[in-house]
Amino acid sequence: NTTIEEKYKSGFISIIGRPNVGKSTFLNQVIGQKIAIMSDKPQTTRNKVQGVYTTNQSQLIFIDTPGIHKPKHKLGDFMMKVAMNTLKEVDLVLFMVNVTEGYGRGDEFIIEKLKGIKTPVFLVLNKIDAIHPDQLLPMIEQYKNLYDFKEIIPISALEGNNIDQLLKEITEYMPEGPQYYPADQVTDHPERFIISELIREKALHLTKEEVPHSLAVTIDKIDHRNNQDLVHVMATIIVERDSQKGIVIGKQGRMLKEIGKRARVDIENLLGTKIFLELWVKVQKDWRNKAIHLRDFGFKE
Ligand code: GDP
Ligand code: MG
Ligand code: K
Repeated sequence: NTTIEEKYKSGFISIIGRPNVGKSTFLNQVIGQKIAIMSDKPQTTRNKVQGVYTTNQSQLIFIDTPGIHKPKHKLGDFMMKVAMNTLKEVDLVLFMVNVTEGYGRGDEFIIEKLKGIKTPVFLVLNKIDAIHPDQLLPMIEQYKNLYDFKEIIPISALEGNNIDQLLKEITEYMPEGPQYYPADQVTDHPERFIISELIREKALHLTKEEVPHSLAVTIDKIDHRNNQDLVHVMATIIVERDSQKGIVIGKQGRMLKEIGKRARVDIENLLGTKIFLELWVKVQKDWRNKAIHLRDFGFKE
């Protein structure tokens, strides 16, 4: 009798799909910790956020890729470039769609892009909790005709259905490789970026449609020095217009206070310590179209 010695597998997986299909929800479900930012607004995730899933046999490193869509402005252009380069470098692409929405031009655009890469692609049909099972089969048939997906897997990222099966299939496609990250590490992003995303998430949620995506957050200071028990975080919310500044600050500063209150809870959880959060609001016109500013906000090409 011979013992089959299984080799350790590891690899990089890029998650793509139209905004709001559930990419961040999936990542958070897998990692079990709030590291990618979830929102019901599109384009919440503008940067790569890696989630690392480690078992005794494998390590899966997920990349929450910014949405691939027809660029409308400079930032969109930039995001596309980053996303396409990522797709070529990873071991597997998960193309996620929302089964409650029909196949649309956004999907068509992505599938065209996928035809230009050699990386294997899975189709992940998300939000199956929200439809009748009968609706699934015709959808699978339709997608099968559009692209040669290696696997087609229906899931509910929200409720956790079929996630195990998907993880198993993903592992099949991973090459032999090392354990890149320590087993207890779930993200390699600096806390600075996560903190700015947490603040941005609260601001987007609370201001509803009034302040669209023209919102960025910079972290100006994280000061651990003065007091071990209280960390001073200073951040600036950057908007494009004076009117938006007014909305973000709110009547007698109430909106800004609420943004800060909610962000503080999440940041304290993240850092495991009490914080003093100092929030500022600044107008910087048309920041999305100025490549030079993109660098200031931490985007690099
Ligand atoms: P992303 O833009 O692709 O990262 O999408 P998000 O993860 O931010 O999710 C967008 C919205 O869809 C949120 O309101 C989620 O709660 C919701 N959502 C995500 N996955 C599911 C799912 O499996 N079922 C249902 N019903 N809603 C989901
Ligand atoms: Mg997201
Ligand atoms: K989103």
